[in-house]
Amino acid sequence: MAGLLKSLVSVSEKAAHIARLCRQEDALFHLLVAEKTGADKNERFVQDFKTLADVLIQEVIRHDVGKEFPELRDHICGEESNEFGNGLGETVAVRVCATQGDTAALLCRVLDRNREAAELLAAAVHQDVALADAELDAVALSIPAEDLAIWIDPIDSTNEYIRGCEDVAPVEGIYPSGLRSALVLIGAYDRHTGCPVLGVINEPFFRRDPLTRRWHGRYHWGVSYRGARLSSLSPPPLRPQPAVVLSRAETAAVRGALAPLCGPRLRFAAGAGYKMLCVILGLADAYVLSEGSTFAWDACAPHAILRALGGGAVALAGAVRGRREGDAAAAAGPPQLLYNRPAEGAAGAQRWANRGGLVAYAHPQHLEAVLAALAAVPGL
Ligand code: 2IP
Ligand code: CA
Ligand code: CA
Repeated sequence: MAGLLKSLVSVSEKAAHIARLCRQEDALFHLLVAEKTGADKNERFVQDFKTLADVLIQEVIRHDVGKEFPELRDHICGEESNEFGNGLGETVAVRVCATQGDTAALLCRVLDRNREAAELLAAAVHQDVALADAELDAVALSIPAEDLAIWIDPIDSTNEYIRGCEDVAPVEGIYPSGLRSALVLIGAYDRHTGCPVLGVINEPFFRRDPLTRRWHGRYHWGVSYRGARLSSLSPPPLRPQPAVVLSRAETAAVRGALAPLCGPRLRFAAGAGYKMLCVILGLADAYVLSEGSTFAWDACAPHAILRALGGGAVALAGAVRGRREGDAAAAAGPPQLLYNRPAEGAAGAQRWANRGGLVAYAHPQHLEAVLAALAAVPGL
């Protein structure tokens, strides 16, 4: 298990390195921010390069983890499909090949013969990551990998990643937008129960060196398995008045209902993963989302860390309904989000949407207060 945790942290570091590389290397950065307009639109490869960054990172994670843990190989899924159409009418399945040269050749086909970009990416894909983390090495927990499955969001908050604002000022420690909210999310859940077990969040753009202007990252992890709870972080302190973080797209009804509870402590940020990270770090006490606009791969990793810290994440609509109806089961707290059950009657990505929104929280008291405040919102 310590092996799997370390492997997920290592591959998150490689993923973060690729995410930074795409912004640091001119040959890649031009592709990342290229606006495809008019005739230019169909000339180059059909999908945007930004999708390739996402797909490639997901494939690297799948490859590296699957190689070390063959029992997981068929149970590693993510947001992206690896099928790519290039400008020449070919469909290419993006994957990590046996050698760096083969990966470069394959990427070259995807990138419409841009060899420089393909070689830069292939080198990063095949580079080993040396991890020196004594705390991680000391984790002694045994969880059979054959009971687990994995959700990957290779880059959450893609819009902020592409726009790349570097100088956003934080509000009470929370960055409302910008590169800081682009994260790599890798979550493992129990294949049989669907419960989140292990989460790694990597922040590729945590700190910028004032001299080199290069970005440096950091990572966090948490494990919650059969009563055992471990994390690289400590549980955040309980605040009497909760701060709640919302999407800027959140409804006026939800904002209004939370205002009396939070007073001036209502916050806004981009990125579903980043908002959950704010709760994990104690910058906010809860994240409320009333729409089904997040997916299993957004929530699994941060949810596992929240469980490790004594918090959790529940479906908002179900929790509010259970509370209204005086559901006996709801008295013990609404059920946690699960990750192994596709939504009935849905197709494609929607099968894995967190329908009915969610509440992520650090302390059960704050979940209760948030649900009480939202009970009067029509339509929830
Ligand atoms: C998105 C991303 C968005 C978020 C949305 C996620 O994932 O995190 O920022 O919306 O829910 O699915 P918002 O910022 O309004 O919370 P991705 O960037 O991976 O598509
Ligand atoms: Ca996402
Ligand atoms: Ca994504």
